[in-house]
Amino acid sequence: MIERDENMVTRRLPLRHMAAMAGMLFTAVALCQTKSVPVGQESPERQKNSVGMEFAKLSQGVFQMGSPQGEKDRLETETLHRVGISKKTWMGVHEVTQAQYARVTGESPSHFKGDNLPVEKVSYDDAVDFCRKLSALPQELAAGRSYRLPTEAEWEYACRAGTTTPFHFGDATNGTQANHDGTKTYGNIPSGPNLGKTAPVGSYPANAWGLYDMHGNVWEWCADWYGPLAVDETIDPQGAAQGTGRVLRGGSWANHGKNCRAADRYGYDPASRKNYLGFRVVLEQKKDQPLK
Ligand SMILES: [Ca+2]
Repeated sequence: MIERDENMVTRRLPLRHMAAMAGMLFTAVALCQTKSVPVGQESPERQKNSVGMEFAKLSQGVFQMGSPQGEKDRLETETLHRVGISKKTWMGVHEVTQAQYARVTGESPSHFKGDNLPVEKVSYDDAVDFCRKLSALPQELAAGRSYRLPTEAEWEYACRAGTTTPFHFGDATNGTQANHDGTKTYGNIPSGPNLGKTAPVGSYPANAWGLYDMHGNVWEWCADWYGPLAVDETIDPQGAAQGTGRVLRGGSWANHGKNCRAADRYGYDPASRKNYLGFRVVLEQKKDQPLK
């Protein structure tokens, strides 16, 4: 159902001095991390905004983005490399629901109808527009909160929550721990359910950080242009400088288990509106104090 985007942009080689700077930054991020518990092992602080969206405050840290060579069904573009996330991130606990989307935009574009179902049939531009409108609500302005899509790196960091397996729940999936076509299993596991539609957000077990539906339900738009991942370690990568596709992550109700892997990544037409495309958002808290 989802086609891979082969229009890759030219790889940008890191400059030598950029590598030195990255090394220093990695040391700083690692030092911050050693002051707290390992990635994925703390219970994040939470907050709700004025439209009832819930966010979890993920710690900064370092993780391995991409997949190892031996991972079944891995794509060549899932280049395994070390990535630092230098700031704490308020990540959406759920995919944006239809009720939340309608309250902010006045629109109900979804194919499958239900207030607590994830919004779908939203383009990348629709998702960005939702963030802009949500950020402009008087209560959000007063609270110093603004919103944006997660970067691809933030998304994978959030999905993994400290794990290195294909799924945050392990090495196999059959539609019982995430909403995808469970007859198209991944790993050593019997065939499972295939709902053939979206499920209410939060219907399946959360990951260690309390985030739901990172695997399956609807694909999630990320902020980045799709392109090659870095080969060397990077801090807070923002994706390709330009491209033709925007990044989608996590797979959907319509997909095989392999497409729901934490490292799986696609570039997709940003104007596309399909009943398997949705998103979650990151909250920027302007009143946050700098890290010490
Ligand atoms: Ca999802």
